[in-house]
Amino acid sequence: MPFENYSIIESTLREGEQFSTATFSTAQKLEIAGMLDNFGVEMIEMTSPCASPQSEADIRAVTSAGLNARILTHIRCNRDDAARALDTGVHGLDVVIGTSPQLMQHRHGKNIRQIIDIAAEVMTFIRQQQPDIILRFSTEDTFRSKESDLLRVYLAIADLGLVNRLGVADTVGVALPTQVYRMVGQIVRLTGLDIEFHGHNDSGCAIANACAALEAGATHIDTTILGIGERNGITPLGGLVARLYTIDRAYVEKYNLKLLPQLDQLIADTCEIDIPFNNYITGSSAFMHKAGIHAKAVLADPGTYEILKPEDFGLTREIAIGHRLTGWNAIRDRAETLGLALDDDTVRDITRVIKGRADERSLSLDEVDALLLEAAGELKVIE
Ligand code: HCA
Ligand code: CU
Repeated sequence: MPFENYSIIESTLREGEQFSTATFSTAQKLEIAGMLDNFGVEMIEMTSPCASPQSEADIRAVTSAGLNARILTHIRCNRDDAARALDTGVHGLDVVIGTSPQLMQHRHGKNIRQIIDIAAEVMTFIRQQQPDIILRFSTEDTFRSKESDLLRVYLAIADLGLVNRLGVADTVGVALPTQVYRMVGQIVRLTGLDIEFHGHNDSGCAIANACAALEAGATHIDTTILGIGERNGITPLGGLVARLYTIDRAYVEKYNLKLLPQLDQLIADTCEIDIPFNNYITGSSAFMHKAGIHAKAVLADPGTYEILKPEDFGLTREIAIGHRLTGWNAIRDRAETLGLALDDDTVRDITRVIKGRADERSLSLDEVDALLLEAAGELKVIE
């Protein structure tokens, strides 16, 4: 089964650092990595040691922190970067080189033959230096690359017998789930190797594409907390969890789901952004029910309108009741929560009052409570 044996490569400390407002201190990196480790991600990818002296020191700090997660760093496909990365003591190297016409022309100027040669040289060098290191080779901008070029490169690298994984990257967020499914399926069949998918979200398909990759046999998915990354980022950790949970909760049970709200909040605070209101699981409206018809059904059985259980994430559902779409079942539930014994006629009367007033302006919960308390004879004065 495609979803039973997958791993998350959490790249908040690499792709995430490329987000506009992200600059993590060593202490913050240790905190983020520690929380991700408690959550249970299998691998944590960190910025290349070649980026800056602090980046190099931070890899050493996180690698020495005794986490269960394997620590990886992400490097360009050249011997100098590889030598420097090997020296940090990481458990794995993620090596990448661009194969699209755009990147071949403007990034490194190499043709496909040269790409294969340099990749073979670098992979061989890394394996010789550290026979046990986890080694991944990836093509950047996979989905704008010529298919025959790509297959040549992947087959040549697979034939070396040196890498543990091949990576597929939707660098500009252009791929459709059907394309990802086809491409990943093809590489799995041709090489038999583990496949990693890295997908940007420019056109809103990052989660669907990650799911399609898994369906086609991918074994590793790259995520970041809140989806931060270059531009508008990549597959969000929480979004991937939501996607897989709704297929079968068993697929995400290996993770400590109750840590998700803390992870999202940590990154929001660190990057000085808000968690989007419509964020998967942790957005302020993710478990908010409003219309009277919905409220009635959810009060009877949350499963009527909830595919994710908020309590699995340490969260609670909310029922908004002070608005014109409210219904008397929701108002009665509120009265019961307040311990008030009101007959149905009274509750219906109060519901009418709320709807009438809410045509002007929605009522706060305190204002609804005041009406209920007043009707129950427990007068409460609201200024
Ligand atoms: C980058 C590009 C990358 C690499 C992905 C990968 C992309 O910022 O270096 O190595 O799997 O989106 O192509 O993030
Ligand atoms: Cu990326």
